[in-house]
Amino acid sequence: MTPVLSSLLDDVLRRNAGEPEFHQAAREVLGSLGPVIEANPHYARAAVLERITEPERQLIFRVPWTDDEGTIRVNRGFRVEFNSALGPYKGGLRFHPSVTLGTVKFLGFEQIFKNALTGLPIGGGKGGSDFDPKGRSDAEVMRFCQSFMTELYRHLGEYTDVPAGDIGVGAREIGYLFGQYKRITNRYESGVLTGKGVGWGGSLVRTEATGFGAVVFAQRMLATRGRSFDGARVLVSGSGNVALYAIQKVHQLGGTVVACSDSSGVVYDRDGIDFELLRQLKEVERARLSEYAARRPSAEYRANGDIWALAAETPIDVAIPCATQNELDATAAATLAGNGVAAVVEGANMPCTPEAVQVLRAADVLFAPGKAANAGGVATSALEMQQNASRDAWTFEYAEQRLDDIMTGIHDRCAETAERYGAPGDYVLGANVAGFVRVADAMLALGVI
Ligand code: NDP
Ligand code: 2IT
Repeated sequence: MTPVLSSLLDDVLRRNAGEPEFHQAAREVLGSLGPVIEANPHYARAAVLERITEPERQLIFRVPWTDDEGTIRVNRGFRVEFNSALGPYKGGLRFHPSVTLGTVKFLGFEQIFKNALTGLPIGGGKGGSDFDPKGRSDAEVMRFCQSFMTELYRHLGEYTDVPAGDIGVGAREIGYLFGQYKRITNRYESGVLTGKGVGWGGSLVRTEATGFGAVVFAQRMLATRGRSFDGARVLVSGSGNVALYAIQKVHQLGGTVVACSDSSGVVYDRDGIDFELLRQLKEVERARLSEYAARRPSAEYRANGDIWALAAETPIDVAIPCATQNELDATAAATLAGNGVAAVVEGANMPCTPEAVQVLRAADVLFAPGKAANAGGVATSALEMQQNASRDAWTFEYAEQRLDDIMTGIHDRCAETAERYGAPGDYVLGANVAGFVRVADAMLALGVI
């Protein structure tokens, strides 16, 4: 890192003490920007980096709600409105007990560059709560969502800030949130949230988009080395929204996903994961993953298992981490690289530790960073906003074609940018630089904002 960037990073770390995930994300992005800052001194003169690392607005609020026993509970709500140079703040809400301000800032910061890479008019933001939806009834989740929105609604709007889902937030939660927004504002403002049900303003393909998009990105990346998913054996961590539809798309492209996971364990299925069974269990029954093995003779469940260690047991070609941040460390990366894995593709946000990325790079394993590879979700959210604004509803085929085109565009933009800066095949540099330049140029054009 150049001395200018490293002193700026020191400042960011000092001003945001106790937020290790945000530090990690800032270090990763700034670590790529040396060549572009050097070649374009006007960015430094206009203090673009100092501005881009400081959120435009950070909201923290109390969320009181009553559980089914009548006990009053209190959680903390967050929304970090990070950058609106390219459009309204856009990014998901995460409900998970581990959520802190630092988590939301890391996700919001990543979102700025991811959204810029899509080429669509969306700024960056993220939100959430330390509420744990696991084991809660529908009625409890509804009361929590209503309380959360009762505070957050005043900061939202289809031209202002447009949340969507993330960990722990899916169509059920978006429904309760949208219902409360509609009651409070007396407006049927469809474009204020995305990930809505297809019967009431949602877009076809939004549910599938993140997982599908990550696999399309991987397909383009593998093609640069003359490889494909046809006959490939794949590990997909997680078993939530992103994981599920990554699995479905790998199977559509002729590959086989042999394992997936949740926070309690790993399922290894010798015959390949049965997508329909997994979807039924996770989306309909809201069951734990262990239930999958109970219903499928070819599968075994390993409580507390390590999904990446499977690469030492059975041949694996591609790994797609789709659970959470820092779930794939240097040891896991060494196992993957040492056993012939060709590509690691981040379906989740920042699932690989910086040390893991170094190991993969040293072993010449193709690596796709989340802000490029998982951008299909937010891109399709922008397509949902487009349909809402024009009171239209596209077919599945048309929406999927748009998603494919966007993912191919992101892949090519990252690859070309890396090449132009003398680092061919470095998708981390490509994504960070291409995303940064689009946001930075807009910020400069808009004055001192
Ligand atoms: P879901 O809540 O649908 O699924 C999350 C999955 O990851 C579950 O299997 C969950 O297991 C596992 N998981 C979550 N937290 C942990 C943890 N701390 N340790 C181990 N496993 C964990 O979320 P999504 O699929 O929507 O999100 C997954 C990742 O993808 C996140 O990083 C998210 O930010 C990212 N992402 C999501 C997008 C979207 O459109 N939904 C778009 C782009 C990125 P368990 O059930 O046991 O908790
Ligand atoms: O991390 C992400 O890109 C998301 N959770 C999706 C955000 C969105 O607004 O669709």
